[in-house]
Amino acid sequence: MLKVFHAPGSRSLRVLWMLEELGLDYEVVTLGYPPRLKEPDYVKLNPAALAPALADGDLFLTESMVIGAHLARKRPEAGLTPRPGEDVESYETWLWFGEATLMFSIAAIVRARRFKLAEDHPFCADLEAGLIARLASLERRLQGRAFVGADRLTLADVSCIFPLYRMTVLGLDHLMGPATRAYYDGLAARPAFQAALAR
Ligand SMILES: N[C@@H](CCC(=O)N[C@@H](CS)C(=O)NCC(=O)O)C(=O)O
Repeated sequence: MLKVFHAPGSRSLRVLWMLEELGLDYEVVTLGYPPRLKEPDYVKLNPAALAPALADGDLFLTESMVIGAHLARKRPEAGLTPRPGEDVESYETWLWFGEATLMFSIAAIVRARRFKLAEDHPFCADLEAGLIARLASLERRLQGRAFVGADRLTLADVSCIFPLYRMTVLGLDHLMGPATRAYYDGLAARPAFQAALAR
């Protein structure tokens, strides 16, 4: 049985979403947050102490999008990764954009808030300006599109939707452009996403 190490509100939401989309059986181990302070046994398994991780038999995987690629290989017919002849570069651009580029801004904003920096602190203003610029790129890509990486749901969407979800939790969703808002609302309404959120 697949075992997901999950911290509610964290990137493990991506893993649960993919498992639900693919209809795979799994069990959830819920971690206290942050795992590095709350979960000494987990730190032995994963010294980086980050969520998520996935145990699949003898395999122990970290990195949410690597876990996604591993799960997608179990059900290639679901088309979560590019099919032969499809535009792999666009798919990979948006896959990386979600985790590296958008999540950088979100994670930095979360830390600024944790340390209670005033919203008008130059660091916070710079972070928000950086987030707005990144969102402009996504907004342009999403013109006339329901999915960011292909003509159907792929891991690129799973990657990009998580930072948009975090924006809604942080009260930053007013920064989304109209195409990004429609994109987020459309994908967040999927039953598999809602089932993942409920775990
Ligand atoms: N690139 C990694 C990032 C993992 C990560 O930073 N997870 C956060 C939660 S979303 C975490 O566990 N943070 C705990 C900490 O910073 O101590 C992935 O995609 O899995």
